[in-house]
Amino acid sequence: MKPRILVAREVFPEVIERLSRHFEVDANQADVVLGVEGLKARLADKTGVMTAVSDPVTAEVIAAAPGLKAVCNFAVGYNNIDLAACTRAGILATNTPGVLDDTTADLAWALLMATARHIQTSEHWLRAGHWKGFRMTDWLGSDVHHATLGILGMGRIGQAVARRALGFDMNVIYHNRSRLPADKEAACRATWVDKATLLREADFLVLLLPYSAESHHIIGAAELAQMKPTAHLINVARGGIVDDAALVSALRQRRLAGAALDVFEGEPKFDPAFLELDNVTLTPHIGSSSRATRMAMAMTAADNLIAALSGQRPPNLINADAWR
Ligand code: 8YV
Repeated sequence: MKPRILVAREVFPEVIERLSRHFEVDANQADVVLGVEGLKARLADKTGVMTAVSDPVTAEVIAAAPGLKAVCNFAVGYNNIDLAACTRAGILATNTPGVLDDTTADLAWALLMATARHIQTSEHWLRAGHWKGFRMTDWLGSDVHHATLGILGMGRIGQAVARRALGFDMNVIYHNRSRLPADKEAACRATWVDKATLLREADFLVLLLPYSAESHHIIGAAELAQMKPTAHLINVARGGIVDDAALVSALRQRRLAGAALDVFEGEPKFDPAFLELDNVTLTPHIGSSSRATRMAMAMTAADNLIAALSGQRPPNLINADAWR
């Protein structure tokens, strides 16, 4: 008998087809968000699960799934998974690093350009019929070229964002707990600085950190106060890294020129105050959302699931202790 797995959110039919060759698949193609209770009910008889960031794989869910051997996240971030609980239960957990780096870096740039040049707000204004002709002072934006790009969190996506800055003749600075090796720094012409310098000097600050207890509200009122009033903040990483209430207040008081956010604290809910501000650009967590990339992510998660449930070490194992 084939092992039974759950695909917790809708995925492309090609992925279900592939998984069906190996498993008996319970596919949530109706895309109902299952939550803790739904996952507990659907995982009681499963050996593996493919999850998205909207699926909370908590200790309670794990306790309700005695046969579970693998949790394969359809994302690079895995703050939806209680990793320690997985490891204690001997469950292998995996993510999808690498395949979404360029697509997410592209979105960071789209948001950077949008906030710098008022793309969203000027388009809304035009659509609303306000454009009556040329005015010298309409929609004066911030120059991207020759500005200082600051990156907080310099993993693969941070480096991909930095490399794209070369074409804009930007000065690139970054802060990361560990400094990149010299060849990688050279490849993206980025200079390591301490966090205070990064906050003080960046014209555009892009956040690319994973969410954890340590990175919770790493950008709060105190950090925002250290930034230039002409600076823009771009978050394509995770909600909760930024204290959204503090950001609303800084944007409202024009202590910051603008922000562009793809992720929010408690998403899909977000602070409604953002909607009243004309200096913030908002997108609904679409960092990895190109067809090719979402397909690659889903196939990577499938590869991990197939390996894990056939006794092989999955390529993107994130809790090596569970393997040991
Ligand atoms: C995912 C993401 O598409 O990979 C991540 O960590 O944030 C996104 O790229 C989304 O979270 C769906 O799981």
